[in-house]
Amino acid sequence: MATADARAPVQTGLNDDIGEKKRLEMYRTQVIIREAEQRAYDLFLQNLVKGTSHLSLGQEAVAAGFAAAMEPGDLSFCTYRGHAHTLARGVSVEKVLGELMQRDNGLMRGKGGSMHLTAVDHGVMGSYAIIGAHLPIACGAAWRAQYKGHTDVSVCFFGDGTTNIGAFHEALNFASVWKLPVVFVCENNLYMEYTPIADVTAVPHPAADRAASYGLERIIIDGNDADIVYRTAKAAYAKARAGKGPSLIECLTYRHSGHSRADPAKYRPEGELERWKLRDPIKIYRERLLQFGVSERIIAEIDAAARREVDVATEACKAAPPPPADILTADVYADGGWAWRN
Ligand SMILES: Cc1ncc(C[n+]2csc(CCOP(=O)(O)OP(=O)(O)O)c2C)c(N)n1
Ligand SMILES: [Mg+2]
Repeated sequence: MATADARAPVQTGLNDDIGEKKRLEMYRTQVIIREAEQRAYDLFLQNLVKGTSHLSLGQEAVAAGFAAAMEPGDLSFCTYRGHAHTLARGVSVEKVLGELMQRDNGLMRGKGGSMHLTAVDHGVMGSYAIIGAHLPIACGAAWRAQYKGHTDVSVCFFGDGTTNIGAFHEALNFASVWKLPVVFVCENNLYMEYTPIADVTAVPHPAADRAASYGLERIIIDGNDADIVYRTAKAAYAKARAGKGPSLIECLTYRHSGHSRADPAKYRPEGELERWKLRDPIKIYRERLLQFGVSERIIAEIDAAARREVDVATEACKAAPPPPADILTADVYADGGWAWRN
């Protein structure tokens, strides 16, 4: 079975092209995601999170790096594993947890739940539970930008399993032929729901090994190193904005928890999780900050602030009421309501 190499050498990137401000931002984003996702799991155990939820514990560097390289008008398209990307675009922890808890203070006022996070004002153009559905939609958004002469880039996140569905191939072909400003990001965490991607895929690298079919460069990166993710994202966005078309980026990473809330992930070989935890993205990034001379005190302050933010958000969500019944008919029809139909 081909697996991503958890022991791939860390590229330290000791040059200064990223800078301290951006690095602190990326560290903070990763820690906020980690704390918020762990809290979401705790709240689920307390029966306070309704419906299913899919966590990105272990995959924080992908969300942080791609978001940190974006401009404010750029668009993110997420899967059901979308809390991390939503938080990375600056949506508050309270709005995300409130949505998971079906409260009126949630991002969709409690009506969407974990798998439908959307925040157009933050460039989060939806979370899609149907595998592959959002790749052609991201192409559509990118086509709009190209047609109108806008410079925004559409960034579409999906998993390794998504590369085996027709919509992936249709979207890649279309984006390439039309030179659309879209960046396809495959988060290769080695597993589909419970199936190792390598067991059901003809090539070892499910995204990158297909890139040539669409005239694209084969790009595989360490998705647990936010600096590498950030630099790769920057280059892909610049290419898209210059009218040079799409990119397909395969990020090697690993989810620490099961596929969704109730999955204990017993199907994983012994020791695999522990090996990947040695390359935990937050651990890597703490070391990176220290290498760049950021003090332990500043790192501890960021950690404490993130924990406080998640604690305060949790209390606000617990105190928030459920949405009123009339929310059921709001935002359902584009023409503003259903009253005229009666
Ligand atoms: C069209 C379709 N088929 C099947 C499913 C059920 N399903 C939900 S998640 C998933 C696995 C996806 O794996 P991957 O793309 O690797 O994403 P990951 O969950 O690892 O982030 C499947 C098959 C679905 N949601 N949509
Ligand atoms: Mg996967």
